[in-house]
Amino acid sequence: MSTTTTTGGPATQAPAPTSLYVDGRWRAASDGGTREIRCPADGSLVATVSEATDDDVRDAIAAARRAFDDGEWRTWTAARRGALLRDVAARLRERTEEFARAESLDTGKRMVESRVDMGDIADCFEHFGTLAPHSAGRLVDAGDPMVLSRVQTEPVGVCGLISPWNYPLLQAAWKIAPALAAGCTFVLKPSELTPSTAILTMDLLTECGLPAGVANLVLGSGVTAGAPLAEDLRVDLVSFTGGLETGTKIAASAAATVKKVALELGGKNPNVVFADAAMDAALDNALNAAFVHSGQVCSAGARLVVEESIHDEFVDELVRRAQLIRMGGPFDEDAQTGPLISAAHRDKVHTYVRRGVEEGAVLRCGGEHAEDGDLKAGFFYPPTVLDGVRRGMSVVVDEAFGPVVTVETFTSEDEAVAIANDTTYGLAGAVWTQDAGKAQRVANRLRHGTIWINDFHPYLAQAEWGGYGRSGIGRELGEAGLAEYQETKHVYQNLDPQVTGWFAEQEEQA
Ligand code: TXE
Repeated sequence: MSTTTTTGGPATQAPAPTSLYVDGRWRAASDGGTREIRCPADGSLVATVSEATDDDVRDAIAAARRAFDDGEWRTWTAARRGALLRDVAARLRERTEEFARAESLDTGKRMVESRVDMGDIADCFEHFGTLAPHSAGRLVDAGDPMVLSRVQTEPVGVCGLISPWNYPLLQAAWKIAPALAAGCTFVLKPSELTPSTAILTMDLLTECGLPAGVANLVLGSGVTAGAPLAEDLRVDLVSFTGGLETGTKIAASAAATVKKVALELGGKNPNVVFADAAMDAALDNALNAAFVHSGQVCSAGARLVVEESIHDEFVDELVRRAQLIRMGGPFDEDAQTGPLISAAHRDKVHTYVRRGVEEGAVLRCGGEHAEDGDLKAGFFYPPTVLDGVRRGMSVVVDEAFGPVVTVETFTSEDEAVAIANDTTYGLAGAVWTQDAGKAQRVANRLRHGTIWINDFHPYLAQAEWGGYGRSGIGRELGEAGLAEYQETKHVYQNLDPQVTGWFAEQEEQA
């Protein structure tokens, strides 16, 4: 495979990039099309990659279909598939630096964060590798000793996997690993902004012995390379992580072709802090919740919901600490957070902040593009705190997906729950209190797919991840994350067939 890379080397005649992976072979786009990948921290050229055409996507789907219907993959036992996934995990751990570097160049995120992501990705492959052989199905008691009734699991088939740019390989791995564990084949379409680790992963899977055609990679825009995956009748399931607007279109295409669909569409996640919380930890985690990866996290704690009696003290300190957060590029050892993914995305975040202020929010810090020194070359936006917001403001309702936290207050447990549930999303939320009973009461009433008590952000490969409401459909990770990629079939065998007599022959009427 080749991408054309210009960073760090003398200028040479660049060969055409061959970064589409179809039927076990690297190839260029059928029309020779390419796209430049640039680092959002400084605009430097990271690579030039192939840009798939409709025909390339159709070829990839056909390859995945053949590999599923007729290839040797269907003869692999679940135990063998599981062993392959665990091998992927081990090799990925050995190559953490290489993968993390590629991820950081594409996203602009700090190396330290990318290394953590690679560890999480290895854990994900390990989890599904371990789960694979233990999901064969179950025997059912039919109430008749001469009936053998079993429910067995089978792969759904060909999967279209569409992933975003904020955690490029992590989000893709949450789909690739269970798809392979289940015995499916797939076509992966990563974000057009961040394809590098997906490219590396195709080679890794091949090195681990995955048969040709099982894993296919198409690169390119959502409309050209992504939409056909949702529209094509040969694709049995589409799994998408990204924005609500795109998710809605994918769900419509999936409905029109009656395919299975799994959607993870982000959130507007409340972080509820009671006056009896452990303050230092609550404050530190409120910063982490809102500003890690510059808020480009589907589960970001973008809504701070704080008890009124501690509002001034808590928010003053939050603002002071937010202003100290140092921005910088992937290899800046002093940086604590990185850039936004693109100029367009930064403009969108800024528009939400401006609109919030126009609607009456109090800007306590941030709120302007960061243009100092080296930051000018990238898409940096400083940690921003909007106090005094009201429910219904667009910055409180919509996912800004940037380093922006809004502050609301409450005076009772009921009011805290009402505010925290006042969103059409429902991905994640947190509650901070040292009263264990109150923590459980609130956690039970929150309508979100993950609830943290006295913490924010940790997730486990063994535990389901996904959203209520408009945060999506289905679950990733855990056991349900594998079930998304499985059909269940009931096989009922009568070992002692009998005449039922239901349609016993009648005497012919004279
Ligand atoms: O996402 P898109 P965008 C949210 C976040 C962000 C907003 C828009 O609020 O501001 O989404 O971001 C592919 N058919 N999240 O525009 O478009 C696209 O190429 C098929 C939340 O970057 O959803 C990419 O691979 N595919 C989120 C993927 O969809 C299409 C992570 C995601 O891009 C397509 C990212 C189409 N018609 C953004 N159009 C999360 N849940 O974590 C685009 N794509």
